[in-house]
Amino acid sequence: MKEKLINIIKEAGNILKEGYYSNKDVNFKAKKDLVTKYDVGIENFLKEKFLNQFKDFNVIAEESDNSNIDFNNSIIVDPIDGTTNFVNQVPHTCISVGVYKNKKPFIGVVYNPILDELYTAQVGQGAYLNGKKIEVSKQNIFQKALISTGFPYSSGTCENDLNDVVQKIKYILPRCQDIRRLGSAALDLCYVAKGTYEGYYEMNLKAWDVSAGIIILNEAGGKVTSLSNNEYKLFEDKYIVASNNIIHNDLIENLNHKVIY
Ligand code: LIP
Repeated sequence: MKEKLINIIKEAGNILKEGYYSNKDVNFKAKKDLVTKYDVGIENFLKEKFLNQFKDFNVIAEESDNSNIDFNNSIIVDPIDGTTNFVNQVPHTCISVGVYKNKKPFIGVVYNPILDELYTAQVGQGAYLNGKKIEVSKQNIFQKALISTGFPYSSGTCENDLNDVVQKIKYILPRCQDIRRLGSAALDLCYVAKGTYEGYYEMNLKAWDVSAGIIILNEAGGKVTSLSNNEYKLFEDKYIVASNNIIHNDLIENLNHKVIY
């Protein structure tokens, strides 16, 4: 199944690449949440191929109405993760596809056709970037850890979320090496998997943002949990916390630190 998936995703990558260098019709799902004809076009392309090739699976996808689809044997699709980057020609953008059997992780594929980076993993078989095995960083000192994060699409009215973002950055920034915000959760997880970042956290993500990245990171030796350090649950947890495993407890502790003003 993995090879077939990869071939289909690579074909879809050509559509993403064509769109990246073209004029796009940008629409707004919400005040800050963009969608283009390419998100919809890639999603339709992938859905048709997947439903045709993999009859035992349903497809849960970002731009679709998923209300009647049960998460079980599911292919979870983000046609363009990092849509704001895609629209603005920031090359941190990708197609993300996570395959789950009986709700359990099976195969993850994240493809950035702009930088030609193909991240793949199947449970029990390791994680790969363009066919080469990848592993998490061995850094064990939190002060030297490069941490990535993302900001929720919350509008100005979502005070609690925004305060939480600022508080966490204020506490963590002086205690780690530095913080990055590149705008694609799927790729951020892959960057922890290949050892570029030691850790990553974000709130309010959707299952399609992380379904593939968490499989790739786990297979590269990393760890993915909720903010309370329990196993991360797709569709349920507000926060995702990911790391090279070694600094995980430090990251959790720092994220949970209450700042009193
Ligand atoms: C985006 C993420 C990004 C995050 C945004 C959003 P989209 O996905 O990957 O990192 O900060 O909240 O969810 O909308 O571009 O597929």
